[in-house]
Amino acid sequence: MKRTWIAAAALLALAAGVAPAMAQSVAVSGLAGQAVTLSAADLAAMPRTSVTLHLDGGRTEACEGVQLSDILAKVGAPQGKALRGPEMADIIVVKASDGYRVALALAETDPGMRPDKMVLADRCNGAAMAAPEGPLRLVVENDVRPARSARQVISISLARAP
Ligand SMILES: Nc1nc2c(c(=O)[nH]1)N[C@H]1C(S)=C(S)[C@@H](COP(=O)(O)O)O[C@H]1N2
Ligand SMILES: [Mo]
Repeated sequence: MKRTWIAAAALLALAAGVAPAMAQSVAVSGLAGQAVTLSAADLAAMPRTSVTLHLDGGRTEACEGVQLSDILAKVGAPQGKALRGPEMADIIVVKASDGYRVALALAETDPGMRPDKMVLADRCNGAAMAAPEGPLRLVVENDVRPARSARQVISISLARAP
């Protein structure tokens, strides 16, 4: 009886979108068909960094996660000195579960190119994020408006600009 009630409550919570953040993975793809899926555990085990998210109305959140450069390295994206020539036209498309998309230049994500970090955040203000913010959110350091801060990120794809 008690179990039934708990199951019903869990279903209701899911339907209402108030369930605690669930383990969400991100699909990452490279230029030559490379593909990896990073789980929450994978992201937790990668090098971690902190970044401030500037929201509307002067609100800020202290977020943490993994730099896009470390994620893109998993699908063979060129970095550092290898990021030159035709690679300067490489772009990244970050996709969210609601169809929202944010395009970035690969060069912008390289810590050797510019100091501001681009981070796939899985925690903000000390906690995992539930929908509609998370579980995964793009944070572009020092962006004044949060329009590029895609919520509920599901994939990151590398492409060559036409
Ligand atoms: N997935 C997704 N992410 C999104 C958006 C969206 O429509 N879908 N809107 C963006 C815009 S325009 C803003 S201002 C911020 C709002 O973030 P907040 O709801 O946490 O304040 O989310 C950004 N990220
Ligand atoms: Mo916005």
